[in-house]
Amino acid sequence: MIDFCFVHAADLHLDTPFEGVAKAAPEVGDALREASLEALDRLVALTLDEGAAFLVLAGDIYDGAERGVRAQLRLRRALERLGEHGVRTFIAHGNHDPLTGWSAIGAWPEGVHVFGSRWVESVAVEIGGEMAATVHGVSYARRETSENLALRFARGEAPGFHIGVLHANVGSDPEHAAYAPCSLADLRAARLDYWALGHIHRRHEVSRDPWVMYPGDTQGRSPKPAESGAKGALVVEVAGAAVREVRFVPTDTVRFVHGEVDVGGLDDLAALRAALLETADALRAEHAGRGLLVRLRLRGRGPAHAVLRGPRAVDDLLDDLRDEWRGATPFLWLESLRDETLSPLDLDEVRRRGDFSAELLALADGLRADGERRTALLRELDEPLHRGRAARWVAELEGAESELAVLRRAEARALDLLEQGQA
Ligand SMILES: [Mn+2]
Repeated sequence: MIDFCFVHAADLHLDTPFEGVAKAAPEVGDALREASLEALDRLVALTLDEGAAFLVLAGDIYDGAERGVRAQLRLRRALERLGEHGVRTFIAHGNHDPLTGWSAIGAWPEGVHVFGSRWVESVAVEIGGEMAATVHGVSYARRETSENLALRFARGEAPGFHIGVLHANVGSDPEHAAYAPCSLADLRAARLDYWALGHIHRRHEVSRDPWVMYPGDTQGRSPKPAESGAKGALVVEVAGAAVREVRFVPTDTVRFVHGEVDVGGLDDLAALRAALLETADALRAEHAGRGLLVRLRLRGRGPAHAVLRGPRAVDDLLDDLRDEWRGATPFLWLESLRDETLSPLDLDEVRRRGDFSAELLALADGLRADGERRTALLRELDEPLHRGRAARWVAELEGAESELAVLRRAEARALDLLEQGQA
């Protein structure tokens, strides 16, 4: 059996607009307008760099009919490039780009196979004159496809590695539209080796027996959790007609990311601003080389809460921070700043309440006064949680932080949890 690799991508949503941001920041809007198309170029480069035998696209290649022309011409060119290098492409369409209605391209470049919608087609792939794989797939005929398309797949008798290409909601994920809903058992029944799925934009592994994978979209589309973080494609290495390794490689140029700042130790507006800049800098370092759309949340209890409650306070801070990064390359656009802070607690009042929170404060007060008991407690915590959190705290202790600082943090965290429970 010949060893080979292929690339699995889905949900390219080529030429997605991002109209909301473009109004507020034209330079960010421009970058976003190109992002989905640049992701396609990176996907082609990745496929060639990896020496992949073929590329599999599992639906929602286009975002919608109204932007079809630019996207289709770009895709045609990209696949032509792959074809020139002897790399084939297999395409199954999904709910955003069903087969009927608007496709402007009649003939695709050589080596491109677009699966039909009437039945599952099975295409044999030979590598070096040897039967290496069979790629099975089906496209949506129209957007509202509620049929369980997985039931139409079957392995057949051909030797080699078997791949199923489908745009579907496996396990009926309630966060996503129930297009072509099916269960893992339905997929298993087809006895394929790898299911190249699309539809769910959050990259994840559904199963390894058989391999059932969602690569996620190739470029994030919004600040929603499923759209944030690195986006890209999967490189699947096949050896001896079995999966040897699946690797994620990012293809995005613009990234939606989330950050959080705890206002607990921040005494004034200057400290708050500095902490926000620091968080943004950390995100820039983590996602180096990418334009960032950042959503920041302010949490915790502290004096900053009162500052943030002022009229326009959060908006003014947001504008000020946006100015800070104006013109940065790659860009950093603060998409939003959310104030979820709470007012500082009156600890004396809590002590008088005689409830769990009061008991917690009494315990912390006792530990503050008794160094021996404090050290003994940390050791005791460390035993059952070896290499766990306590171990890390103790390690930190040996660094910059004092036992008392750790105690204060633990107290604040526990008190927060208790007080939230009462809210
Ligand atoms: Mn999609």
